[in-house]
Amino acid sequence: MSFFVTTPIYYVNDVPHIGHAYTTIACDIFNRFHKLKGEETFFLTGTDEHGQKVEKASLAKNKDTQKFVDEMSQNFRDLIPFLGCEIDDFIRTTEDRHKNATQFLWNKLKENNQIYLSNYEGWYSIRDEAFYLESELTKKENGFVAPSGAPVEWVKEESYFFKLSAWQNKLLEFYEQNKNSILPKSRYNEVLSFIKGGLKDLSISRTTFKWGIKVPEDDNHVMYVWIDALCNYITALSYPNIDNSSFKKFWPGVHIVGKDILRFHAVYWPAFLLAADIEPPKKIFAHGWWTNEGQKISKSIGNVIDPYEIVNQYGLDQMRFFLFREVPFGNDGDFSKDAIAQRVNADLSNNFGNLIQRISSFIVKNSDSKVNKPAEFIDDDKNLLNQYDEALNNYLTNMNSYSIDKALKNIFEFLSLVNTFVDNQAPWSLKKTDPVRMEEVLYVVAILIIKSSILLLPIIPSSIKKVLSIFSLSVEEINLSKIQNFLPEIISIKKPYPIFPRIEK
Ligand code: ME8
Repeated sequence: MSFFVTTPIYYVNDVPHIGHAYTTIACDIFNRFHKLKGEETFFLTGTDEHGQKVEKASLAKNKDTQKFVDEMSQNFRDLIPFLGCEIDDFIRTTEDRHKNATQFLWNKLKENNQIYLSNYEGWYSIRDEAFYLESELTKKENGFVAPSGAPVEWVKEESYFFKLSAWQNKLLEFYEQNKNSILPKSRYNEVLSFIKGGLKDLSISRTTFKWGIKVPEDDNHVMYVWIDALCNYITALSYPNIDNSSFKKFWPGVHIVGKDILRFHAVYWPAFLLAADIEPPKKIFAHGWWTNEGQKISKSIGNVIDPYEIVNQYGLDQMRFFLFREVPFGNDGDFSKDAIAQRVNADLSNNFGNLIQRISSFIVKNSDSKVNKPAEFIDDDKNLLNQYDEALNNYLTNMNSYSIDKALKNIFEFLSLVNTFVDNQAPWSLKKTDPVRMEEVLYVVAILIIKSSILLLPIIPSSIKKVLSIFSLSVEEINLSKIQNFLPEIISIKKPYPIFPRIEK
């Protein structure tokens, strides 16, 4: 089995914010989860560097555009390790490998009679890099605005068109047969009704500026930034060399995108691919948007959330955990300082952190820093171990269906049961009355902390490495296929320390 996951490639007109961090961490979580299942994985991200929006941003800064994109792209590259993400490739659309792949795709579409030259006259939004029908716009005092709130302008120019209208029925057929290929379900329905509403041919080149990939054999045109951008997903798999191992192994992939760019991924991209004789993506997951303390995040309001600030203030895994535990993946979410403090304190510090701390220190003080596997488990122990198996199954089902919040809920509800087990078994009282039973209880709790930790590895990897090292284990020793039957003969504790300090408000 193999797994290919991608973030959108980010526009380099501005610095990265929490929205970019959110999508990138989501992909990192799924990538780590599939790795933990023993699959061969490929995690791609990168930057979208052409088009009018980026060119405008460089001009506003009075910078050479290539220099500008070099610098801005680096900000996105630097953010990845800071977020604890491990990628396999970082693609930039200004690289030669990408220009070659995109021009090849263009030629292939032309060869397949999918492109024709005509004139475009209509609305365009530079901020969204999107064409709009007048019926989609809202009239405001200063003119029309796009559904996103972005201003639009009237453009009239010669343009190459892609025969999108010819793909309406083929796309509907594909989605009828692949009902889970767009998630959540509500987004699938949205895409289907958009396609059923009728597809118009798509303008795929521009003549009024030069910052883009040249249309082959026509120097007056550069490609529309979205055909250029979408192609990144196959450039990175060495397209057009489709017989090479990475394309064969990893395509079709899973695209994680924000809800704002679903149409590009679920309508235009599969149509381009089908028209070029390539399989459409395996899955497109559209996640929701974050607001800040109830307000839409925007530069003009000045409430953009800087991921560096959040990590420095609350901790990396604390932020990763909050973003994916607090809000169902797919829904919109609101970022607030109270909410992050409350979530981290309740789940990580109290539920999980205290359990680790009290059991590991107790073993150090009262059981010579180690516990042996009991010869047999009594019913109370077996019950709890069975409950873990149930939580594991639910976790796997939920992670496989992209419900990270539910998967996390499964683990934390189980950890509450473990805490209750400790309270009921009261190993501190057993110390004098029944030391053998005390050690059994400690073993059961320690092994369940380890087993639960493994499930949290994709979400909070660096903390889990610390937890495992307290139990003298390393990540390499355990994976999801071994986890159910993992019962080492002895568990030793290395010096315990608090891993999830409380956030003081
Ligand atoms: O659209 N909440 O790039 P982009 C959650 N270059 N996610 C958010 C967010 C928010 N408030 N704001 C942004 C582009 N995002 C194109 C993509 S792909 C072939 C080309 C996330 O820099 C979300 O994933 O505008 C959104 O889809 C992405 O940032 C858009 O980044």
